Parts: sequence; structure tokens; C-alpha cells
Amino acid sequence: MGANQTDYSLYLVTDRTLSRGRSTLEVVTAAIQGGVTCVQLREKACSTREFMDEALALKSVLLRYGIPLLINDRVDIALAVNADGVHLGQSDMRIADARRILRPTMIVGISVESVADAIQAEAEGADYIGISPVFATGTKTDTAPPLGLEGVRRIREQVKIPLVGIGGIHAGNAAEVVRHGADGIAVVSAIVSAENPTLAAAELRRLAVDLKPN
Ligand code: TZP
Ligand code: MG
Repeated sequence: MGANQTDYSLYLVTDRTLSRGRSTLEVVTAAIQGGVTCVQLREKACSTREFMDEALALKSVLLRYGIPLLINDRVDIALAVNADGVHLGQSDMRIADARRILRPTMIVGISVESVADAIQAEAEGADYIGISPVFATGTKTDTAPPLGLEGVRRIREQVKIPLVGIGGIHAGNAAEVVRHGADGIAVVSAIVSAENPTLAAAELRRLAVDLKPN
């Protein structure tokens, strides 16, 4: 699946430390049953080898379902495991540099912390944008101030590429994020920390995707 056809509507970002002792593979496998459409493997503390092994294991499961795998930050790992793409932060490799290394069909997404970042990301050729954070979150402590729903709306007015909101999104506010112009919601704890990740994903999908106004 190419960058333009990618379904970002229910975008799961992994976090092994918040998964209640379950493996990332277990949580992702359960979440797939609930309807996640895209998965980003995000590892902040493990070795490169462990990151590789995790990515390969996820890739083989996701491939069966036709769900894209994106790798947080590590362009080298994305290439080595033949992932569908990478997700970059504002301090990671620049989009143009990542593109020089990656295969032409690979997806490059980037987190933006302001309207100006979003305009720049689109100009630099990002395939999609993560609006970070929409709401305050305990999952990532070094974030910029939350952009809020108004921030989502303002970014939507300025860029055409797909937008996903991330940060503090759960069943109680997911639909609002989409109503303010996001094409999808990206979540960590609302799925990985849920007692039942399948049900949590299904509920988010129903609220933010299936009930989405046209
Ligand atoms: N980037 C911006 S906020 C965030 C990331 C990875 C964490 C979002 O986690 P949660 O649990 O969905 O608030
Ligand atoms: Mg990063």
C-alpha cells in the first residue's frame, strides 16, 4: 500500500512500558482484531537488535492483515525490516535526508508542534502529520504545550496532507478530534494499557471512524 492510500484513521503507537506486562506483539495482535488501521513501533530504551527483532515480528503479523508498519525515528531499522515507513520527530532526521535513504515508496510522517511546523512539514514532502500533542498526556513528558482541538482545526485549514492527532486521546474525546479535521487518531495508552485492547480499539474505531461525519 502506497503512502497516498494509507488508512491512518485508527493509528496505534506502541509502548512496551505501558502494556501491563504484555508483549507488544500480544497487544498489537489483540488491537488488530478491534480494527486498528496503522501501527507505529516506538521503542525508546531497547537495544537496536531487540528493536529489529520486535519490528520483524510485528511486520510478519501486520503483513497478513495488510496493515502498515511505521518505525519511530529509526530510518535504518525501517529499511532493514522493510517496514512501510518511518515516523520522525522535530529533532529526528530531516524529511529530505530520510527520503534520500529510504525506498521511494516508503511513508515519511512527522510530528508537528505548531501550525508553522505543519506548513513546513507539508512543504518538505511529509506523507502525513502527527499533531503533537492535542491534549496533555502522561505518556510523553517532553511534549510541547497541547494544541487542543482549536490547534487541530487551524492546522487543518493550512495543510492538505493527512493529519492524525496524538496525545491524551481516548474514547471520551476521540470523535471531537476527528470533527475538528483530523483524518485519524493516534493513541498509546488508550489501547496498550486497556484491560482488553481489542475492545478498546473497537470502541475508538466506532467513535472516531465509523461514526465520522462526511
Ligand atoms: N507523541 C506525542 S504525545 C505522545 C507521543 C508519542 C504520547 C501519546 O500517548 P497517549 O497515551 O495516547 O496520550
Ligand atoms: Mg522521535
